[in-house]
Amino acid sequence: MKKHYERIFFFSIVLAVNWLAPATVLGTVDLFLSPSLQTRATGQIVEVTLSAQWNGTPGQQFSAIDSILSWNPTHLQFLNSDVSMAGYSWFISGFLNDPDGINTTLADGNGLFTVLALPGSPATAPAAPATMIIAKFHFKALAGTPATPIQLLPTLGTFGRTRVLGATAGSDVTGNIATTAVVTIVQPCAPLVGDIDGDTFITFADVAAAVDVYLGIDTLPAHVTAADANCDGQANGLDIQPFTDYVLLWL
Ligand SMILES: [Ca+2]
Ligand SMILES: [Ca+2]
Ligand SMILES: [Ca+2]
Repeated sequence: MKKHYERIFFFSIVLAVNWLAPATVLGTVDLFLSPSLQTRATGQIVEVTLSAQWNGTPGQQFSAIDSILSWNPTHLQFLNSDVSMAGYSWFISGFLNDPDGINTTLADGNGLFTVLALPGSPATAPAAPATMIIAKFHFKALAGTPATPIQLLPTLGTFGRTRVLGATAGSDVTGNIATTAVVTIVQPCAPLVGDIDGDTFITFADVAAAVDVYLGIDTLPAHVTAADANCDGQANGLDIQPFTDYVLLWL
């Protein structure tokens, strides 16, 4: 009987030690979107880069990335993805068909972007501060806002997950994905603001032309309207700041 208890005690110790032993530390791959902050005018292109970085044991390899991008479609219109600058020549990349229908449309503010490495040739995420570009995404700035985020969602639908798959089948090496790329969109108070000379472009010539309007040298109504950057019906010193904030984004 004593032997029986000794055995139980021994196995209990073994179990406890195993349970307390630290789990094998696996390297993980962080995904992030950059730049973290950018300012664009309505009508301009917003570019956001998805990158990967090792976080753990050196040279973490991965075979695939699923990334659920999320943005506000009232502020941003998705245009396209670009892997020409990627740090690996992906075997397959794009918004593939998915069982949740996330990619049925990209006009709804979300999409599941996937990259796959060549079978048997995993990609390697570099150590900080180096990063590997996975893809670039382009949006059109639609409407003014102090801040609109583009981010990665951990999950969407039943199967949609943002994840980094390891080099061995079924291994998940997803690290931190909680980054946000914030876009400030500057929208003029009227569509004609900025283009003083009316050539449909905003250039340095418009800056020089605006100065003449603010100084009262040029009083042509169309020029006054285009220089009235706070839309109060007059072109004067109060317009210089909003005019500059908007026009500088085009120069
Ligand atoms: Ca969608
Ligand atoms: Ca112009
Ligand atoms: Ca004004």
